[in-house]
Parts: sequence; C-alpha cells; structure tokens
Amino acid sequence: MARIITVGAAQLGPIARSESRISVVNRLIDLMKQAKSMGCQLVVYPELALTTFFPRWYMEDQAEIDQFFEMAMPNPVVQPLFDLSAQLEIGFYLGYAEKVEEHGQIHRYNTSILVNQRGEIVGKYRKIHLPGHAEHEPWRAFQHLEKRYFEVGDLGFGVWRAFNGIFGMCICNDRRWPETYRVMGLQGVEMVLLGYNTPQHVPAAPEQDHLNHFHNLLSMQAGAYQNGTWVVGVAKCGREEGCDLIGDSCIVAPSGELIAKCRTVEDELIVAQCDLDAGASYKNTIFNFAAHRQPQHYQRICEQAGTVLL
Ligand code: CDV
Repeated sequence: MARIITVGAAQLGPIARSESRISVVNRLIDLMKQAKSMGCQLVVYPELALTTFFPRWYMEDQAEIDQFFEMAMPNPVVQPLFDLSAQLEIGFYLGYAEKVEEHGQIHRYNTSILVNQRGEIVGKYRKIHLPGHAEHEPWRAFQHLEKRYFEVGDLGFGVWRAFNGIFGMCICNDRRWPETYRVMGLQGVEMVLLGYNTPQHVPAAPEQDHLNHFHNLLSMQAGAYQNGTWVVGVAKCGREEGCDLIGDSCIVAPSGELIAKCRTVEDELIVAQCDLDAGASYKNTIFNFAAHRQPQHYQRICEQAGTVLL
C-alpha cells in the first residue's frame, strides 16, 4: 500500500517583539485547523516560531535574553497547540529557543521538536550550524548573534520512525550544508523537516542579496535529490522589526522538483500529498549509497573544518 502523507507547510509572517506568545500560539492554532481541513497529518512551522527573531539584537542582560527562551516544552502557553494536535490527530514540527538544565549546567539551544498525532514529542533536534557572530558588530544593519545566544546542538542529525516513514529534522542554516542531508540520508531519511528565518540582506556580502531566494531553493532541492528524500522548508518571513525575511516556504520532492511554494510573506499554508516511497527510485539507482559511495576518499570531510591549501 502506498505510504502517502499529507503535509502542510505553515509559513508565518512577521512576529513583532511586542507580540505575546499567546497571540503567536493562536496563529499556529489557526494554521493547524486550516491544515486539518485540508487533510494534513503533519504540519511544519518555522524556526524560533514562538517569538520574533531575537538574535538580530545585541543584548547583555541574560534575563532579557532569557525572555525569548522556553524553560519547558510543552509549557502552559504552548499546551493548547499540543491539545489541538491530539484532538485533530495531526502532528507537527516546531522550532523554539530552548533553555535547559542538564547535569547541573544551563544550556541554550536553537531547537525543533517532532510531535506525533497524539500530541506527544517523539523527536528533538538542536541546531548544529549556527550562523553569524558572537560579538556586537555595530557596522551591520542588524545583528545575527546566534553564536552568542546558542550552543552548538549536541544531538547530531537523527531520524525518527514516525508517520509510517523515516523523518529527519534540521534548522535554517543547516539546509545549506550537504553534510546535513547526507548524514540523514545514510539513515534512510524519507522526509526532512526544517524551519528558517533568512534575512533578505546579507550584511557581510550584499552582492549575494539578489540571489537569496535562489540559494534557498537550490540548497533544499539539491539536498532532496541527492538523498532521495522529501524536504519541507518553512519560513518566518516578511518585514519583522524593520528586517526583511525571505518567504518561499516549499515542499520539494525526492526528484528535486518543487511541488508547492508559498506566494506571500504572511501566514500561509501550502499542502502536498507526499508519497514516502517516491525516494526509492533514487535510493536504488543513481544514489544507491552502498553501491556507489567511496567513503575512504571522504576522510577530510570528518577530519577538517576549514580549507587547507596545498
Ligand atoms: N537563521 C539562520 O540560520 N539564518 C541564516 C542566515 C543568517 C544566512 C540562513 O542560513 O538562512
């Protein structure tokens, strides 16, 4: 029997710094209801979907920074989303800022969770490729202080058996790195879920600004094709606190083809019926890893981060 999952990509328009969590959760709930009415079993929300994209501001006061973090998941404000998930029997991916105490130490991560159709968390991912910088750089039109506010994720690129398939997660900048998809591809991933906040302007390289939409799609379409997997990429977008974030949330098939793409930079739902077996054709032929990969020639990828010139 075909393994079809109907997936919704629930793009969010801007979230103002002053917007309450309750208001944001109500927006997520509206999108989940829409998704249910369109037959979805799974809905995908963006990165850091509960607040404005706070790494754009330099802050020194840890108490001020911590206002953007969740101390528990679910927590009373987000619980209604979990309740609706169980009631409507629709799972979700959600990105949020996680503050956690582990082994007596406080950690802060840029995190996503996978929730099943009973409203239960079945997977967690902590962002590994943190872009930007750790110190205040006032020359920028806006900051990108992910390296200041988050630690590098410690959970690796896992996959989970859920929704009758094999699901993986990553977050925003991760989507630009082929290693991200390949590590999941080597675990047989069939659908990669990811949220993003991508400024239209690249302060360190403004010559790339006009290519931003292209690079977004290029990364996800390549990752999908080269690993025979679906990719669902979901933006928070529009003009948020004076900063333009790209939209173009999309659903990409294992062929690399774009199946659905948002047209606005507002709250918008797109839906696709995805055959989880559609990747098999690629996994069994051109990207039959067991038959064609030559890992003995890939050692540098694990041993070295930066380029080493001859
Ligand atoms: N939130 C992100 O990770 N944004 C990065 C930007 C800063 C390049 C991205 O890769 O879209």
